[in-house]
Amino acid sequence: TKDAPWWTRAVVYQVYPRSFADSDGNGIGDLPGILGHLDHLAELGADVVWLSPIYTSPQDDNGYDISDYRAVDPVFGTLEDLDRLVEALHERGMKLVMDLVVNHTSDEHPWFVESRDPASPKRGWYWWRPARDGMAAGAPGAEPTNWRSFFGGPTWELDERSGEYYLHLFSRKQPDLNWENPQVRDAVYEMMRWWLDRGVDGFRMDVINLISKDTALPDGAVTDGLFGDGGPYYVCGPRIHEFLAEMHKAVFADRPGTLLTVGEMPGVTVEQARDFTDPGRKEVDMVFQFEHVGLDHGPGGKFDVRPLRLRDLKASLGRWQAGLADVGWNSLYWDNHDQPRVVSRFGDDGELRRESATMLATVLHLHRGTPYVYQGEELGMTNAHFTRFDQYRDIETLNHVTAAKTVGTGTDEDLLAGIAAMSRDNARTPMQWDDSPHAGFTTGIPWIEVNQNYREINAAQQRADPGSVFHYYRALITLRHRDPVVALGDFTMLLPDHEHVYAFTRRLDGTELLVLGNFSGDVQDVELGQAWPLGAPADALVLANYPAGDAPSPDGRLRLRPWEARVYRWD
Ligand code: ISL
Repeated sequence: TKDAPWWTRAVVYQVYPRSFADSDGNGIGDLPGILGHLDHLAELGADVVWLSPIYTSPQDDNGYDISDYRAVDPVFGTLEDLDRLVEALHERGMKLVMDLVVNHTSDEHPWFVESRDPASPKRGWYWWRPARDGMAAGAPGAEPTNWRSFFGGPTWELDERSGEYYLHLFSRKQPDLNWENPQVRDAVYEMMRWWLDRGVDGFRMDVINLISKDTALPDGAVTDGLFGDGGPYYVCGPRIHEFLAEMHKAVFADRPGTLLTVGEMPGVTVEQARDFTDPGRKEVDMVFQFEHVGLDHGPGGKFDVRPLRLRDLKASLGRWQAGLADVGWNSLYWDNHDQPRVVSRFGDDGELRRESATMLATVLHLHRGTPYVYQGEELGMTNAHFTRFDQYRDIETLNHVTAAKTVGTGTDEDLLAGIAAMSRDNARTPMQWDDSPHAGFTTGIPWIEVNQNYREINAAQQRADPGSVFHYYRALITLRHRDPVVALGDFTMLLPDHEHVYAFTRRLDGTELLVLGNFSGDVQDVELGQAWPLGAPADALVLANYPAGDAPSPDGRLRLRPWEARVYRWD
């Protein structure tokens, strides 16, 4: 266990800079704002900060559209601020992981601006294609493929200058780089080395499993009459492993083993993730997979939300635990800047908010893998509960609303209900620091409304309250830091068919952890049977989100209170 990489014991905290803390009153969070709140992160026990993009950007997708990879956008501060942040984190024993967005650039990046000229040497840095055979450029359906973009509409945009189209899997302001071109790859690797030389500790790689496309660019199977699914031709495409191995060699191979790489990989399977994270293959340390955050999507997509069935969640996460048990490593997350708040999504954000937020944290953090905490999750922050369209800012949400209104099916009420449940803006309302106006996030007008519940839910109040969600997260993180069974123990799922209780054990060198979580607002009875050993010590309860209740009976019967979580440990 001494040989295990450091990140098996680490907890990563994600900062979405736009919504974290605003130091200059322009309503947008910034780097000095983060510098002013490092105590919060240190007290929580975070080991690593993953910083969402702060690079120069037109902000079409809140910074995931980069126009200069080596500069800080003035809305976030300066390069010196970034250097100061790295230094300040290192002084406290924390690391900084940057967001690496290299599947695409902004259309305002100089590479793309040059590339618009068909005679430019940069033409081949992006995916330029003429209209479909026999069709006029710009005619309906003349796009080179029928693929639907992640943010709605076609993945191709016509450029008047050459009469050709460019590929964009995301917004039209996010043209896809052509990774087939070795110059593109070299330019990216050089930029990555530049950041590592500056002292940053690794990268979270945005949609990195989409960088290799099938160069034949075939049409996708048509799903809704208009567009096809291009996924089979770019999700984990033909050269993806080659590119990641090459990147590893060019960027990480000669550096110390103190860095962290995590690849964000929508659509990745367990089998593929094993290969991506197999240390012997030298690709990435871990990946973000999406299976468990798709279980409540209906046939109509993410905004067509349906209730989570706990058995599905257990089956999914259990398969990932088993699949990466001997080779590879899991990332563990409920929330990030693209997902609704977990306490609203899978818990209860009303009366039993504290209980459900802490139960969800317990179950997640005690799986085998590296846990990620998204800003505000450690306070049990809730969905935005917006009730009007004009409160939303996110491009994906706004495009969805426009498209739905154009088609004209469904009522405004249904549409508002869908986005209230699933919009990415749920995660993007400002961090709730205290009960002063705008939750202490800004002295100006915040770029997106502060959640109205900030007087009840805020960091100042929770840091002062030992019974808070914040202090429970601290306890969980401390447990991971101190106890090797949390980082490295084998995982065994219990009660896979129970509809409301999540239960599993972790085992390492004769130490055992038993984790129980009630995913419901009702009392639940469970029968642990053999999983509860005869003679388990009375002091075996090491963490719980209720005052100690009745211990399990000798034959392993146990009653859990609404959203109760318990962790037992014995040697
Ligand atoms: O949030 C999503 C839609 O529900 C996902 O499909 C998301 O777009 C996908 O996970 C990729 O996310 C990443 O790349 C996007 C950016 O908008 C997201 O914020 C980022 O996390 C494009 O760079």
